[in-house]
Amino acid sequence: MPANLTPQYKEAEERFRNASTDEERLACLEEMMRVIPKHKGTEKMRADIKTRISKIKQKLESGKKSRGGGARRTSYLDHVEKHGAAQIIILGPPNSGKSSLVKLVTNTEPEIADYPFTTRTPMPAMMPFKTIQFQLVDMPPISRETYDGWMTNLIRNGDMIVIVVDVSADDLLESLDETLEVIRDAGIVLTGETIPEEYQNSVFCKKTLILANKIGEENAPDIFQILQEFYGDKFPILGISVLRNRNIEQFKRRIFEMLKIIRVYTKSPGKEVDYKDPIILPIGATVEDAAVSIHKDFAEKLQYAKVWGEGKFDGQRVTNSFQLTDGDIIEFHI
Ligand SMILES: Nc1nc2c(ncn2[C@@H]2O[C@H](COP(=O)(O)OP(=O)(O)O)[C@@H](O)[C@H]2O)c(=O)[nH]1
Ligand SMILES: [Mg+2]
Repeated sequence: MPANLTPQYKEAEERFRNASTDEERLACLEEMMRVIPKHKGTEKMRADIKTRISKIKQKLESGKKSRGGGARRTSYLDHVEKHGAAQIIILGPPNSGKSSLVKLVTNTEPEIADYPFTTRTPMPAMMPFKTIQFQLVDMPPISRETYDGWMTNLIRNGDMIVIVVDVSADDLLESLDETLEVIRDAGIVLTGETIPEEYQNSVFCKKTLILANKIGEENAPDIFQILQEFYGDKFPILGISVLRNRNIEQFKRRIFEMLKIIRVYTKSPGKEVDYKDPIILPIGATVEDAAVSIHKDFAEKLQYAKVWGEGKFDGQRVTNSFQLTDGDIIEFHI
């Protein structure tokens, strides 16, 4: 079987041959591992690279003990500054359509190709939804070979996880199992819509939505059913097709629902409502919470507020403990 090596891989290999230190060699090998096409034809090569990686690591480790540790090459990757209403980390096995999805729902141009490991660094992009925006972070594929410590920090910092799988691939369960295992081994618990009591506010537990991408392909209905049987009671699963533009709006809505947030618009007395930049609050939040989110002092000075919205009298005067709902308009009086 031909290996069909990509230019990126050949480049990494060239750098490896020219490397002069073990650190450099390790970095190149890791790069080679990340970019090498992952199919039967490269199986032996991948095994070989893996062996070299562990040998060099061993060598460096034993050197480190006598000389003291070195800086980590990938540390700059482990944080993406948050923007918008929430940060959603997009994970999954190679080639499932993560980057295609991000491209479709945001206005960016991530690299997409029909060979794996096209995405190598976290790529943030904004997804508009109604009057707000979510930040999606496209990620390199999650597999045992490619997982790196910086990914753990990034996942911990995210507000929610979306796992994209290819529901037309026969090895879906295998690759999803591996993705989940790798994340679990990194100490992160993935749950469905509801975070268990013991994990409330923990960075180690993340709500997760599974997107079964590529519905409409030949094998998809059968594999979707198998996916449902194995994981349906653990995670919400939504079938989508990026290529056929199916269920994409549902996807956005599910994100909003799972985050359990509301949008509250503010207005100043006698002025128009600001519909562009709502306050984002958890479901159940009160007038006081809304005031605090603007400014701590603001809440202390607050006399009363007026609220417009569904099920309220227009401009109804309310107290600090009044519970707000999605789409409410609030006018603070201080
Ligand atoms: N049939 C089909 N192919 C898709 C769909 N979405 C993405 N692809 C293809 O799957 C391949 C991998 O896509 P990419 O977004 O790079 O996957 P990633 O590795 O998960 O980021 C590309 O050839 C895409 O064109 C889909 O809904 N249906
Ligand atoms: Mg990608």
